[in-house]
Amino acid sequence: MIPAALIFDVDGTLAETEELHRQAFNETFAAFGLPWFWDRALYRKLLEVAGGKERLGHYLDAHDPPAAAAAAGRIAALHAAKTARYTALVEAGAAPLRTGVGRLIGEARRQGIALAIATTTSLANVEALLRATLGQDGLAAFATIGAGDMVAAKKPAPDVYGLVLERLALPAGRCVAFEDSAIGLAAARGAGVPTVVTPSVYTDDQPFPAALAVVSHLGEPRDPYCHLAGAGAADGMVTLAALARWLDPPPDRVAP
Ligand code: XBP
Ligand code: MG
Repeated sequence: MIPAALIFDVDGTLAETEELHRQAFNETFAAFGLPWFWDRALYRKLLEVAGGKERLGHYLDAHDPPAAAAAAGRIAALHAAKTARYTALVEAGAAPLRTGVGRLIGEARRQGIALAIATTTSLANVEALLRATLGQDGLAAFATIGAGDMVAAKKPAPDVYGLVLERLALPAGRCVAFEDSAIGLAAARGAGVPTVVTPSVYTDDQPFPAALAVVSHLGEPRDPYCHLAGAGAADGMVTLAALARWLDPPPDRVAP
């Protein structure tokens, strides 16, 4: 069965954006005269909390409790400033699409397969990234974007996938999700969506037992992916035809 829709996570999946998020957070802290700095090791741990505002609140509670109470009322302002810095970086072209993403999106557009986004990042960030990488018509090719605060509970809760499925008016089993993280996989699987995982620089040490397939990236004809787990050991690219095979393996390949 060719999937009826492809639902993409954004950060780490469409592009390796988390270093830009980290840079934007750190520049914002400095601009506000705050003594906080998130290095890569700390940010790897902080990424377990989805959403920039939630991540900041978690950091303050865990690392700087006296500042947490004082900063509580400023989190929205800090986050707005961080979003402005992040979108400026993305608009300047700092976040190219990961290998194979543009190819698969192009194939889906030509075949009339619905495209959607399910992310915890802010809508402004998603729109900036899609516009910078795929152009205005690329952004318009997405049937629906579930983002940021549109749902009460962010990933690993399945809510954003529930919202996107409702808007697509499709059952979960007819769609395929693309994620890069364990919390993203939990969100997609919690909503029942078969999920291909392409681990990113910040998630390459995480386990993905519930994935349909785990591959290093989506693959290009001259740059096939490395197969890591699940379906797709004999393929080198994630294509609509490959996804159809992975979703409906021949009976002799179905586990008893
Ligand atoms: C990843 C995230 C995001 C960004 C920050 O989102 O956790 O929170 O790091 O974005 P996803 P905001 O992988 O679901 O795309 O600061 O805009 O919240
Ligand atoms: Mg992600």
